[in-house]
Amino acid sequence: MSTNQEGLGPLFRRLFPGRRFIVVSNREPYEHRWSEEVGEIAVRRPAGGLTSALDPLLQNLGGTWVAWGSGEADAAVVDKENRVLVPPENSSYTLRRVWLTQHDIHRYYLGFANQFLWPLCHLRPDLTRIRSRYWERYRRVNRRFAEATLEEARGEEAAVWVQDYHLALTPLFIRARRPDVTLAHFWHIPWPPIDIFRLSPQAPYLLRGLLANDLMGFHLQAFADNFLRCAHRLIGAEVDWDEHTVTLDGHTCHVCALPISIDVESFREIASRPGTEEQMERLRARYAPRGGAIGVGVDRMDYSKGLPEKFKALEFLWERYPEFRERFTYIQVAVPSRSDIEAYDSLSEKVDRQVWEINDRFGTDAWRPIHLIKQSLPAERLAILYRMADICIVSSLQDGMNLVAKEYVASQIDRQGVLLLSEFTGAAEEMKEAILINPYAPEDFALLVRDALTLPLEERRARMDALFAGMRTIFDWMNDVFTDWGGVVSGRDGSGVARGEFAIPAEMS
Ligand code: GDG
Repeated sequence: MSTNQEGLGPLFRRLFPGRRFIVVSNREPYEHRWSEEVGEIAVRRPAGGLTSALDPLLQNLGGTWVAWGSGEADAAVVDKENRVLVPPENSSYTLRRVWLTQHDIHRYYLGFANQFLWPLCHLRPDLTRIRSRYWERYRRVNRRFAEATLEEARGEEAAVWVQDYHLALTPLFIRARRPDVTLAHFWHIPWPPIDIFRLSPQAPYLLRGLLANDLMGFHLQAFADNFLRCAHRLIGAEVDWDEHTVTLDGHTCHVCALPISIDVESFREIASRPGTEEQMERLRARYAPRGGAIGVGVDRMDYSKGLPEKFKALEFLWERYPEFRERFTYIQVAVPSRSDIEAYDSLSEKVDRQVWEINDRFGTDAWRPIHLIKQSLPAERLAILYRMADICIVSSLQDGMNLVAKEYVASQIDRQGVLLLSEFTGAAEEMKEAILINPYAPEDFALLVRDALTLPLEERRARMDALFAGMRTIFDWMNDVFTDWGGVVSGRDGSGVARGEFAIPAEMS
C-alpha cells in the first residue's frame, strides 16, 4: 500500500496541467430526499464502493461530477444549470444532475444497460432482452450525459473520466464535438469473449463509442484482451498486441488492466472502533445461540453472484456432515437490486424458497442455519460482521472484481478468518491465499467449506496475513489510472488534441 489520498490531487495537476476534472457516471454521490419533517430536505450518500471512493478525490481536486439526479428532492436543490455544490457541509465540487424520465429509467437503465449489457457481459445471453426501444433510449440518454459534460467543460481543457457500461456511447458523443478533451473510461464488469459479444446487434456502435477514449480500463488483462479482439474482428480496428493499443479511423485508444480495490484503512478503522468486540458478542449470541462458527456473505441480489449455488453447497454441508448442524451458522446480506426485472424478482423468490427449505430441514428450536438479511446495512454494521465472521464466502459465477472479498480481508483485525472465493471473480487473480472454489460444483464446494471450518488457527493466520500483505487500495488504483492516462496524453503531439476522425454513425444518432 503506497498511495495516499492527499497525493492524488498534486499527481493529477502534474499530469493534466490546466485541465478541469470531470467524472461522469450513472449513479450520483449525493441524493436529496424529502425528510420526515415536512418541507425539509435530507442528503443521502448511496452506498457503493465507487461513489464513496471518488467523492473524497473530487473534494480534494475540485471539478465536476455529472450523474443521474435520482433523488426525489434533487430537482429542488439545483440551480438553473442543474448544479448543486457538494458535500453539503463543505462545498468542494459541483454535482451536475442529468434528469431521467420513467421511460428513460425503464429503457436505458433497466432495459439496455441491465437487461442487455449486464447479462451479456456476465455470459448470460439467455437472459438478454433485445428491444429496439431500449437501444434508442440508451443512445438518447448517453447523448444527454455527453451534452451535460460538454457544458461542464465550459469550453476549457478537460480530463473526463467516464464510468461503466451505462455510458458506452458517451465518449464518442463528447469527442465528436471536442477532440481536445482527454477521455478515459473504466468498465467495471467483465468484457465477454467475442463469441458472446458478437451476439449484440449493436456491437459495432458500442465499440465505436468506447474507442473514442484515450484510455479504456478493465479489471483484468483477460477482459482487455477480449475487448481488443472484438474491436479487431468486429469493426476491423488495428490492434498492437505488444502495446495494448487499438486504432480506429486514425485515433488510438490504450487498453489497460487496472484492478480496482477499496479504502482499506476506512474498513480497518471502523472494524477496530471501541465497542466493536461487545457488538460482536451480541451478534454472536443472536445469530449463533448454540455457539460454533459463523459465515458471512454480502452480495447484491444478482444472478451473477451465485447465491443459489452457495446455498446448494451449504445444504450439502449440513446434510453430509451433521456435526456442523448447530455448530455453523451462515449470515447472508442480500440487498434486492433492479427489482422490476423479471430475472431479479424470480431470483429473489428462489433464494427465499431455498433458505426456507434449508432452515426447515436442518433448523432446530434453538438454531436457524441461514439468516437472510434482505436490507441494506450501514457500512459500520458490515465491517463488524466481516470482523466477526470465521469464514466469508464469495461464490460469484462471473464478477469483474468483487469488492466484498477485499472488504472482508481489510476488516479481519483478529486475523482468524478464512476467505472462500469463487475462481470466476477478478479478485481471484490477486487473492491466491483464499480458498478458491468453483460454485458450479456444489459437492466440492461443500468440502472446501468444511476444510475452511476445520483449518488450524496457524494456517488461517498465515493465509490472512498473506492476503492482507497483498492488498492494494483504491488510492493505488486511482494513482495507476492517472499515471497510465497521463502517459497517454503526454505521448501525443504538442497540441494535446486527439488525432483521428470522429464521425457519429447514423445508427447512433
Ligand atoms: C461492480 C462489479 C466490481 C452490498 N450490500 C451492502 C453494501 N454493499 C456493498 C459492498 C461492496 C459493494 O456493495 C458491492 O461490490 P461488488 O464488487 O461485490 O459488486 P457490484 O455491485 O456488482 O460491483 C464488481 C465493482 O463494480 C467495482 O468495480 O468489483 O465486479 O460487478 O462495496 O460492501 N454496502 C452497505 N450495505 C449493504 O447492505 N453499506
